Amino acid sequence: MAQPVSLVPPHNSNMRFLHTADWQIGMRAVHAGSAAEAVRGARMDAATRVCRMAEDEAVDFLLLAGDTFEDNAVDRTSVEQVAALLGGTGCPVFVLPGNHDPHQPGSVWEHPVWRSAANVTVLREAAPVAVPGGVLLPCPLRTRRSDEDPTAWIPSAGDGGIRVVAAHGNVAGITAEEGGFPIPMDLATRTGADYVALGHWHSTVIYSGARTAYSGTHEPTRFGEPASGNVLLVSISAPGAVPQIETRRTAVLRWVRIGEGEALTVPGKLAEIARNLANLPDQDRTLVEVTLTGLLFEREREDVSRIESACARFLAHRLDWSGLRPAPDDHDWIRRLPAGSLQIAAQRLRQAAEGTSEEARTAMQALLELYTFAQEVRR
Ligand SMILES: [Mn+2]
Repeated sequence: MAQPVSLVPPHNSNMRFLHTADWQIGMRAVHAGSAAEAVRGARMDAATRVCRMAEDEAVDFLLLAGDTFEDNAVDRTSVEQVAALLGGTGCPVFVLPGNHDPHQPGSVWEHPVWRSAANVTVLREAAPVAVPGGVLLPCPLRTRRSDEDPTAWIPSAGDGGIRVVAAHGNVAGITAEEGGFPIPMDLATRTGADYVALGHWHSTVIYSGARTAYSGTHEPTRFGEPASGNVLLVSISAPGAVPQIETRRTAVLRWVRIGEGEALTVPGKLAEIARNLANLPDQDRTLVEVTLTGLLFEREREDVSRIESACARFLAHRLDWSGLRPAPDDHDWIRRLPAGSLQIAAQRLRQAAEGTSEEARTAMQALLELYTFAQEVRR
C-alpha cells in the first residue's frame, strides 16, 4: 500500500496513545442475572485499569472512540464518576460521542462536570484537534442511528504531522450488530490517515496494514464475545510510518462458554467437563455457561451433579442440560430402524464395536452417533 509522502519538513512527531472504546458505563447487565452488579462494577474497574495503563505507559493521550456510556439517560452519578476518573488521569483524554451516547440535546456531554476536567476534551465537533505529534480527526455521532458515513467530512490531505481518525460505526461491507454508520474500509488509504481508531464492535480487530483497528470493549459484556476485554497501545514514529500496535488485556471478569455446539456421544465426556470446570482459574471472577447436549449414559448421572456443584462455585453460571438424551442400554433400537442401508450399517458397526481395540472404539462412537441421529429424526 503506497503511503502519501509528507511535504512537511521532518520534525520530531512521534505519537503514542491508548485506544479504547465501548465502555458502556451504566449498562444494566440484566442478562448476567445475579452477577449483574459485579458486571456493572467490573466495567468501571476495567476503566480504572485503562487510565492507570495510560499513566504507566506515559502515553501522549488516551482516546475513547465512542459509547463511553450505555445511553444518554444513565444515572448522572455515573457521568460524574467517569468524568472524575478521566479528569484524574495524568494525560490528555479525548472522548468521542458514539451511537449509544450521541451528542444531542440532553446528552451526557451537556453535564457541567465536563467543563471542570481540564485535561478532558469531548470531541463534539467534526473538526481537526491538535494533539502532540499531529492531529486528531474526530467523527462524533449525533444520533443513535444513521446510514450516513460519519467520516465523510475528512479531507484527503493534511498539513503534516500524524493524522489519526477517531470514528464509531461499522466498517462498510461487514454487517455486525446494529447497522448504520458505515465507515469505508479504505478510509486510511483514501485520506492518507496514519491510523483510524474505531469503536462500536466489542471484539478487537486490527486490519491488515495496521492502519485501521477496533480496540473492542475494555471489558467483556456477554458470553460468546470473542477477543473483547482489551485496549490498543498505538505508536506511530512519523507521518506515513506503519503504526505499531500492542493489544493489552484490561478485562476484570471472564465469560467462559463450555460444550456449545458439541454433542456428547461417548461416555467419559461429562466427567471431563466436570474436571475442566473444577480446574478453571479465578472462579470468583468468571461467569460460565455450560450447555450439555447428546447422550447421557446411565453411569454418568453422577457427573451431571458434579457439573452442577462445580458450576455453583463461579461468580455466576448458566447450566442447560435439556439437550441430553438417555443413551441406549441395549441394541434394541437397531431393530426399530427402518429396514435397509441404515439398519445394515448399524448392525455392522455393532459387530465392529465389540472388543477393546481402537477400531472397536471408533465403531462404537459411530454407532452412538448413528443412534443420536436416529433419535433426532424420530422426534
Ligand atoms: Mn456503538
